[in-house]
Amino acid sequence: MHHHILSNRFFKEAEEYIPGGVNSPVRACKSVGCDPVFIEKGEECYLYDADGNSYVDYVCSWGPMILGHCHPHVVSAVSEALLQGTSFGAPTWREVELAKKIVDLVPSIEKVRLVNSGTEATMSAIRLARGFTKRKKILKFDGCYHGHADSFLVKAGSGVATLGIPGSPGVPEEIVANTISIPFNDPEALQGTIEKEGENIAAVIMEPVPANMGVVLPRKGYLEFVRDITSKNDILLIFDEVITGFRISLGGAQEYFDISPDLTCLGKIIGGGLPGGAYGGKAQIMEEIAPSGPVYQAGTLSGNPLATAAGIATLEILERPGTYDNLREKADYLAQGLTKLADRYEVPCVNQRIASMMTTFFGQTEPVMNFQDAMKSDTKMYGKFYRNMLDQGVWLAPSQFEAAFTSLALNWDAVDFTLEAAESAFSRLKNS
Ligand code: KE4
Repeated sequence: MHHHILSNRFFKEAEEYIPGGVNSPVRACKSVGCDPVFIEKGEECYLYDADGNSYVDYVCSWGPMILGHCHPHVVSAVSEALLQGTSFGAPTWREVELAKKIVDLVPSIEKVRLVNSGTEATMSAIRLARGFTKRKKILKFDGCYHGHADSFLVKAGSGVATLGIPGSPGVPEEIVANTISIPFNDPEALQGTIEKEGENIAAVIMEPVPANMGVVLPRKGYLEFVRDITSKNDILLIFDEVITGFRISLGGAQEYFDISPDLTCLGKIIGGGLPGGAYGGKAQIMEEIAPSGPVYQAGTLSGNPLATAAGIATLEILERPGTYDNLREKADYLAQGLTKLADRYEVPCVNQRIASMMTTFFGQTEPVMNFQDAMKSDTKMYGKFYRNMLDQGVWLAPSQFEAAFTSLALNWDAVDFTLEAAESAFSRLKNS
């Protein structure tokens, strides 16, 4: 049994200075019924907390740490950059290097702008879409999360869904009025909305594989339908690949499903664990961004030498042959093991996965196809499973509505350790 004496002390102090004691709501572990554990360091696929407990890490900092922690190639690249200076506010060669890699690797991206987070990427992409099309409305999907910019806090996923925050306090209704949110995986709903509002809609923004209501897979043909109907109505299609980018394949979801969006938002992995994001797409659209065009967007630390060094080094490792087979092989073994154990202990849950990201929806017996389905999950049961796994040294997302990720550093012993812990957790759930 783990003790968390130092974590508890740090958390009490944190609550005095930081709202909720955390710098991002989902870390507060509110929905899984425990206080957050403070992490001291990470190494390969392991995290070590302030009290010396170790964990197999499946959060990977919510996606970025796809190589695992302290990968030597990333550490040396960032160390080298560090010794040359951390930020100049002037162009540097690493920004060009990272931009070139993104253009080479992400099929639809011809030009790209580097920013500091996924939120900045999506916020800028919809401003660009509105500027380019001269239209006001944005269409998103219930349960998808695109960061915390005002326009997106409408029926959003991730922490908003986890904490059950109603509506969007602090966001003027005029902003909310320009955001339409409809169910994912529902072609009729999209067709009807576009028939009614199409000429006012600047862009459809979507997670091609939503992971912020838990991992939900697009129905066969759905992404093609979205691409087709937006093209036909001069509506820009924005793929928010902050999670799926470089995660489900080297070219992201757009390569995996062979769909070409007009704009793509990236984050997480391209920062290599440092603050980094990007948005890019067709040159004709991207040229509208200042200073080449009138749509304004800026950032003091955009393209920062450390973040670009970490991003380049991360992509260099991901480009190596066999990377995505390795990631997927361990994820499949883990998912199949969890499903077998849940069946053996008669715990009602559904595991949904693609490549190296997955969610086990508790209390579910049918596939979860949209936000309404996801919200029927038994979050209390998830909380029990989460706490039990944490106690046994397995670090899962402290929310039913997030994804678990495998990293390249995950070893087979750690996967077997995880399944042994899961067996004990499932048997406890069966007998509770
Ligand atoms: P950031 O601003 O947090 O870098 O990215 C926002 C964002 C945009 N788009 C998608 C698809 C995202 O998943 C995110 C952020 N993801 C959440 C968790 N799924 C970040 C974790 C947190 O909020 O602490």
